[in-house]
Amino acid sequence: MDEEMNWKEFLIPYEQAVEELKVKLKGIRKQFGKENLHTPIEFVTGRVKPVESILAKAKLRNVPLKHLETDMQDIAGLRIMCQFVDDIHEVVRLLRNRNDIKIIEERDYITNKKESGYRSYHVVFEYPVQVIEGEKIILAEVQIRTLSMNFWATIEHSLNYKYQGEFPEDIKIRLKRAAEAVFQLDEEMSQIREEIQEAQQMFSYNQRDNPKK
Ligand code: 0O2
Repeated sequence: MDEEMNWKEFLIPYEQAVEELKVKLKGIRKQFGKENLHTPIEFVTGRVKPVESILAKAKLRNVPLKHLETDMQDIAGLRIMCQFVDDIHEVVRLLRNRNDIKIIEERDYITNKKESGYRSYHVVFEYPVQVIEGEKIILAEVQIRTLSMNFWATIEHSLNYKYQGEFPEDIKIRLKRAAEAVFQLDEEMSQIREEIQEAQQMFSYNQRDNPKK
């Protein structure tokens, strides 16, 4: 592939993969809903990386365009937002058990947050797409995060765009403080959740052991 590459054609399998994966991941949410269970998935988004972003990242990382298929893992990108940090681990378990994807890498930026303060769990996998010529295996990345981690990442990403990665020092500090607040919020919500679940369990034991006549 050279600079004259046909982007429209190149991106077709990625577009198909994103559409298919959105349906599949939203399907998980629906299944939990039907069983009246807490769903670990709040909502799902997906996008194909815009050509300008592919070119900018390729330039930054010295990736020759002919190596994009193997060296750029997030041309097809999905995001799964969860209510609680525990849900993230549940989603990762669900992904590991699927046989329509082959996980090749996991990056845990929840345990090891990035220098910026960014937290999220990334799973990179191979996904087979059926194209006219047959099967094409593409790479895709799913980022799994809580709603509040997503709030932080979205704001940071748009500021990053504005400052081209060169944040003024005070903004950098504020973003780190905000990331810490997000961490505290997630912790607090998890504890509240545990207490609610304990109360619900006690309620159902009482109902079972002392049914109303
Ligand atoms: P976009 O616009 O989201 O597509 P690395 O070498 O670690 O910097 P790598 O190897 O590509 O990067 O993988 P990584 O870090 O697992 O995934 C990169 C993607 O994660 C980014 O894609 C972002 O979506 C997200 N991400 C990583 N770090 C940050 C961060 O500090 N802030 C925010 N807001 N997002 C982050 P792109 O291609 O950078 O951008």
